[in-house]
Amino acid sequence: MNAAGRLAAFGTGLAVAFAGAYAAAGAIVPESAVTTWQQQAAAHADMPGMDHDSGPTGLSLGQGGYTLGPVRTPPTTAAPGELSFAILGADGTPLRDYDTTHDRDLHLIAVRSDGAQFRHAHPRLDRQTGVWSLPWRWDSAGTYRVFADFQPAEAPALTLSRTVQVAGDFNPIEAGPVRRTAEVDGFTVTLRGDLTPGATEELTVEFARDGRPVTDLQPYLGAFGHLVALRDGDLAFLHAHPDGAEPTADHRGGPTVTFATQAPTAGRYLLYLDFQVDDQVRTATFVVDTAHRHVGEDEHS
Ligand SMILES: [Cu+2]
Repeated sequence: MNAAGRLAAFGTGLAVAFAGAYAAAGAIVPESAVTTWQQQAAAHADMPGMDHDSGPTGLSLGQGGYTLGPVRTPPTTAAPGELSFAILGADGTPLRDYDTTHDRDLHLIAVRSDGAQFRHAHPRLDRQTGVWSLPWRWDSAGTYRVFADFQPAEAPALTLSRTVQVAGDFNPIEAGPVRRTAEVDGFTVTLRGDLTPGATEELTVEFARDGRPVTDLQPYLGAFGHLVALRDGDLAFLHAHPDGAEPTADHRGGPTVTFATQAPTAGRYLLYLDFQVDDQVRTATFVVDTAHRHVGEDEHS
């Protein structure tokens, strides 16, 4: 899929915001892409249950005529097994045709209700049955939300989710306090920028290793990093959009990467940034509270 197609594929509400943002920023994006976004947005606005503008996504198992079917997993942490599910179309049959977004036909995100135990994985589709599956083992008991982020062929992108119960003792972890620096495997990842309710904001992450700027970030899922933002409290899913053209395989990035995203409401957000160096994917996590809207004065919370 070409760049414009990929951008359009991010779909639904954010497309509107991004179309505006890019137009204001001086149009790095072809006019045709903006028109497509606007047409998609207009189409969504008429569909009941479809979110538009900055509304939260990912809180429902059904949207736009598609349903995330039951998610089968190992029932406890005791033994490994398989995680599997199907996306069902309006007629109840499993969906088999997908458009690629962020390099994959479907992104699976699993996170415990307290925001811990985040996982981002890519199951495999059995094209005969329409069933997605991958080997799975739970490390910890609790209530999980499992998200499927995908785009049906010829239809808008969707994020559907279900809760999954994993039996056993559950010791919730407090998400707070605000955390803008993550240490992972010798990497120091620092988050700059604010989330402001209802506004598209740029967030920049800066990578250092042993005190030196990292300049050998490898492309991962069509960018130099993949950011998932979830609203603390209900785990609403925010789409984050990487700035810049899609890197080719031999490109290297860093030390900074910028994303645009939009917080639907004031509050706390949990950010999970996957990045790849030396062929290994790592996840940096952040906790961010929204800033006040700057209206006339430059005061932040
Ligand atoms: Cu993914």
